[in-house]
Amino acid sequence: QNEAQYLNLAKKILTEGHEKMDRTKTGTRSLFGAQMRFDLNEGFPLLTTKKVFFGLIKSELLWFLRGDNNIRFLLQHHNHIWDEWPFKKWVQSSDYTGPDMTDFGLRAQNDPIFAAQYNEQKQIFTDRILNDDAFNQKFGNIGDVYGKLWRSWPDNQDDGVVDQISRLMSEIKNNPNSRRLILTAWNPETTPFAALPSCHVLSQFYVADGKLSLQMYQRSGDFFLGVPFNIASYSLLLSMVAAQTGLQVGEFIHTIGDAHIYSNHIEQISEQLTRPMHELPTLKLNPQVKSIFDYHMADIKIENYIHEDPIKAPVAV
Ligand code: UFP
Repeated sequence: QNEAQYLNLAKKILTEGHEKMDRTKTGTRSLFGAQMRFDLNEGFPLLTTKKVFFGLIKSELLWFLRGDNNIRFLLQHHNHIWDEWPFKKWVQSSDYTGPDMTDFGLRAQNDPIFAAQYNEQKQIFTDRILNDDAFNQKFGNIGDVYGKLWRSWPDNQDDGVVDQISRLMSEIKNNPNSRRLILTAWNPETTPFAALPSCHVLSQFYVADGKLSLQMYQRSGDFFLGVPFNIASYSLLLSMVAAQTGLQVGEFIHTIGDAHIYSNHIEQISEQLTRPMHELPTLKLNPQVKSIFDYHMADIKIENYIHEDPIKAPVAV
């Protein structure tokens, strides 16, 4: 069953993972090279052993598909998953005059007085991104993230851009046997220097027997917090592309390079491993929508999602 693959891999990382230090100084247990296969005909792979917030997954994917790299759209949808990166740019700039925010991610976890200051500054920041256009222009953009790379990859040949998604849509329709149905998000010129270099480096689509499958290579996966989101997000992308190319859904194959559990997520994931699994929910896409670029929040629904309680854990920044 689909969810069991996630839980079994979590167990394997816990028991066989290398103790490995990492960029965030949190420490991890880590395995290199892992794969899970989700047959979308068995149900939509939104984990049921904890609540996964599907609204955040939807708004983030719609944001990518817009080709947007400014967090205002996310904030308008009450989605804060990308806030830390532009916030960091602001507090490190000469425009910032508030209390010192060095290492805010780690300090906010350990020091409640600092956490209150941090939350206050974050609130000021997000209010200004939403309401102050000049400020938003200066600090709301986050460079070469997925939206930009998917929809407007810089093309030096004719000073234009490549829209990888539009190209893929027509290739899948017109040349479904192609072995070149690739979506890439690793630009060696800029990505290594980005605030958060792309985690989902490469995706490949595949058509056989009237079904569309997708394999995605993720260079680095935070197995407790990030990966459940990433599974649902790429399964949603696969389902939307299938709907717009007249294909049935096949498998989402998730390949991860460094698959890690942070030391401060071990308790949480161990708790999750004791919980019962429920039947997977069903994804409903509005059949009236005629283009991959025309989906809105209300066109994407998840039905019969029976889940255990959410489990909170600190994000490593
Ligand atoms: N991460 C994910 N999924 C994502 C995303 C980030 O798991 O979609 F954007 C995690 C992986 C890693 C951290 O723990 O964020 C990125 O750090 P690094 O660039 O050092 O791999």
